[in-house]
Amino acid sequence: MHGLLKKLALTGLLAVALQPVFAAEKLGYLVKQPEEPWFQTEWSFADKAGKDLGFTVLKVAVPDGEKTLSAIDSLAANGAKGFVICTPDPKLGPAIMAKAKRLGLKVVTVDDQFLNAAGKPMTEVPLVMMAASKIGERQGKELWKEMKHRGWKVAETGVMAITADELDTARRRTGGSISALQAAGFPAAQIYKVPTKSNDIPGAFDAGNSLLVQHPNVKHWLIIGMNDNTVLGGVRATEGQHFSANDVIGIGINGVDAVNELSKSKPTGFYGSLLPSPDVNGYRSIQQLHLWVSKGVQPPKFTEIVDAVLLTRDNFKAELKKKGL
Ligand code: FCA
Repeated sequence: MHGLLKKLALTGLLAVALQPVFAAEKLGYLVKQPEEPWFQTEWSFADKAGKDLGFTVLKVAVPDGEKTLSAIDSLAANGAKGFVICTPDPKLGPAIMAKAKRLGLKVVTVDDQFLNAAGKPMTEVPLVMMAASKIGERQGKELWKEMKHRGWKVAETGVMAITADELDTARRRTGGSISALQAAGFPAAQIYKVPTKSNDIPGAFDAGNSLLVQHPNVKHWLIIGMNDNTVLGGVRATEGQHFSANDVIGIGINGVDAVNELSKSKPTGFYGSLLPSPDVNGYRSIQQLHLWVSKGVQPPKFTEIVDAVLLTRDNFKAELKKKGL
């Protein structure tokens, strides 16, 4: 070893000097849909945790099962000790856990919970997620409130509920929203559900269109969906069928994915979005993994992130800024 390096190493200074650039501990952060600002925000706050706490985050996009399993192999080959994951398919849970175990990697899930072979939630795997039913209920309440504010007649109004029931968090969000609307007095018979084939705008657009043509007499629409893109697809469908923005109220979930829409020069049927805490999800999940890997601290099996604020055209800039987003 070079004399100076040797001296530094002996005094422990070398390790200190190199730490910020090459944190020795490597942890993965795998997400199903990196195109969503939601997941980009989680990634950037995972990076922040890495800087604060001294580890490197290996960020990988895993849009399908094959990519997920090969990403786990590469993580292990690169010396990672574990990973946080939002899986592209909850049913991959057992395969992901088997591989991680074989390679000695620890796993924390975020947002979407794994399902076992019997289709039941794998509650033994640590999970960090938003309070799904509660945020759904909030969506329903805010839709009702804005409908009242606009003075619509309930009899002339329909609910377009775009569902993705195979995903537990999605089912709980739309379920919460529907129960809140009913509890407020919205008739169950005017709540129409339609499943989306894919969790993106085009999928929800198709779903919304097929629903609209079945209910030509509805004058005003409330739009429910599990996230911003689902609700945006529904809103685009109403536009395609010539509903004016005044006759449509869509409220999304995620917040960070609604920035472009809320920034448009004229209001659209997309009234607002509930912003939970992608920053907290990203930071907390990888912090738990880090403590587990480096200190043997077992993460809690379930961490629920509760807070959400309603972003609208009027407040979204200020609210995002408040959270440093
Ligand atoms: C699911 C959705 C994402 C986001 C996340 C918290 O994974 O697909 O858009 O809402 O839950």
